[in-house]
Amino acid sequence: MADMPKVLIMMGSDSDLPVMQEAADILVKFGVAYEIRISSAHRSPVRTMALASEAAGRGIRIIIAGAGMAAHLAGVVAAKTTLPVIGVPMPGGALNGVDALYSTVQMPGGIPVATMAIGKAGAKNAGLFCIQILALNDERLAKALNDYRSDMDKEVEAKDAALQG
Ligand code: RP5
Repeated sequence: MADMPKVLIMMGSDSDLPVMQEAADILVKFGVAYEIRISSAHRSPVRTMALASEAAGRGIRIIIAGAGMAAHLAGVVAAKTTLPVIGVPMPGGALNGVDALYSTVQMPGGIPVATMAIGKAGAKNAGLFCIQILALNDERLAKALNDYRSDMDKEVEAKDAALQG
């Protein structure tokens, strides 16, 4: 039987997939099972609230929610679950993601959303933040995270060595 998903990735539209794929790629790299769903806080509010409120009972541990424009997805999801919710603001639109950043990050006290950077870097970091949370109780993931950091360090060193000639 396939592993039960530990992370639920939600996005407001299929147009968000090229960005949110970065989060999924990290989860694949670290061998963490996930599920990815399209659901909009505005266009499909009932479906969104059901996905959020049923997640914990299905064994989900963390939810990543990516949305653009007046991005209320992460906040609405956070209102319907006590699982940690990580928000990713999408770039694009007239304000190029600043609208989504403010909509996602400016939660009222009581309902937190851990908001990442706008766009692909934010989605990638959302994936890594999930791994960091799960690694608190998982030695394999803790070691894999240390290896990941050490690889990054070596990569910077190699680039600097190449620059020096
Ligand atoms: C948001 O509106 C979505 O998350 C997406 O980023 C944005 C535009 O959606 P589409 O019009 O491309 O479906 O709800």
